[in-house]
Amino acid sequence: MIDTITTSQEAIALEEKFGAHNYHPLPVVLSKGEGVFLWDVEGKRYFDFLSAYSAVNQGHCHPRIIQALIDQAKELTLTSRAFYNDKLGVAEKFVCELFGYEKALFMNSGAEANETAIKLARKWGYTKKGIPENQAVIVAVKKNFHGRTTTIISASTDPSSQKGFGPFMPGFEIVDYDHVAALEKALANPNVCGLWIEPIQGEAGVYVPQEGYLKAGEKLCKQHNVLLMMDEIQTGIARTGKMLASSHENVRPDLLILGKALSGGVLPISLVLADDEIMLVIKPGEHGSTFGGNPLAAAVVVEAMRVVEEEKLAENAERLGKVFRNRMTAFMQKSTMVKLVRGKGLLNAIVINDTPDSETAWNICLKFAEYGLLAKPTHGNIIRLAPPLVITEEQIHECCDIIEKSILEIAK
Ligand code: IF1
Repeated sequence: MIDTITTSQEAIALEEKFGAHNYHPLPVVLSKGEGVFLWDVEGKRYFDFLSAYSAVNQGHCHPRIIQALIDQAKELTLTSRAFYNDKLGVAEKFVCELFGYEKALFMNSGAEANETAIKLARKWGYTKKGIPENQAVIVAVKKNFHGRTTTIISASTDPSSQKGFGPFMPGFEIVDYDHVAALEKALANPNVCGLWIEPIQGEAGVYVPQEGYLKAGEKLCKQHNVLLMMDEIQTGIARTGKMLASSHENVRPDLLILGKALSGGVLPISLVLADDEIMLVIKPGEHGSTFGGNPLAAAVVVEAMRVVEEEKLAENAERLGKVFRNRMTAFMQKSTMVKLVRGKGLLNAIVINDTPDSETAWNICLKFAEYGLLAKPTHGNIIRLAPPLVITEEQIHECCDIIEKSILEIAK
């Protein structure tokens, strides 16, 4: 057994001393989770309003997903893709049917799935669209977040992602998000193979584009023979009130990129879905991963997706998201501290009425924690509020009470 830690102080000190300092966490040390709840090492209970950035949509330690993990862990965990295993094909068929695609490619992290989509789009560009070798361009948008690899950050516009990590990968063109005219112009370049986009920008602060933007993007992609590469790593798997956020506008991406809640937070599992004419441009030996598509992940992903369907988590997110935004909109009349509430389903954010570099949002989150709710600011004055989708209406109201009480206290 790993050594047991009994105080928050001890755990924080260890991470400070022995861990890289690539994060600035809230000073809370968690040791247990169940459904919408987390407990710290001192035994204090919190509502989780981050859900590991939407990886635990099904709630912490969902008993069915944990059971699937344990059952499979006793049989077989990893073989590599040098051999077949008896679970991968079952999972591939399951996700293809669930999301409506012909082929699936499993990886581990979200960043890896995006890297996979980039490789697919480029190779498709050379072999199908006829783009001259090494000339392919992928159009991305400002304030995107797709992960942390050196290629992915090459398309970032966030200095904290990029600064000091160059040189960068060429082949990206960055345009304004939520701006159809910018897409029209960029996609007309015959060397463009893909449009790489989040249906709602998570890291940017839950920025929901105007209705019709994604549909216009899809149409322009068709018109210019460009692949629509949709990063639904954060928005997918029921978070926004539908299985996919793209479905709100009836958009069907050519490359669908998923991660996070595919496993309910149990394992890093990511996935790219596409039809044959795209997926089969990659030949044996050209792409892969030691752990991608392992039998443990295959068993977990199927059970995690069944939980989403059978517990009707998309419907719950749709319904309770409205309850949540109604409460927050009403609260805005009472407190000028909340400038804006936005989001879809249970992916929401409140914008705090202060300068982006102020400590206000951070202090509000500390106050939330004091009253038993965990959330984290993004980009200074925006607080993302995204509970597990198994939350009940009664709990949403209880959490809105905590949020309102905390903000009123900080405003004083
Ligand atoms: C961290 C943010 C959220 C993502 C989208 C790909 C990835 C992510 C749309 C990469 C990951 C995570 C990473 C996490 C923080 C978190 C995050 F604030 F950084 F942007 F959720 F909003 N596409 N997002 O949101 O997936 O490789 O991490 O599995 O600590 O960096 P990954």
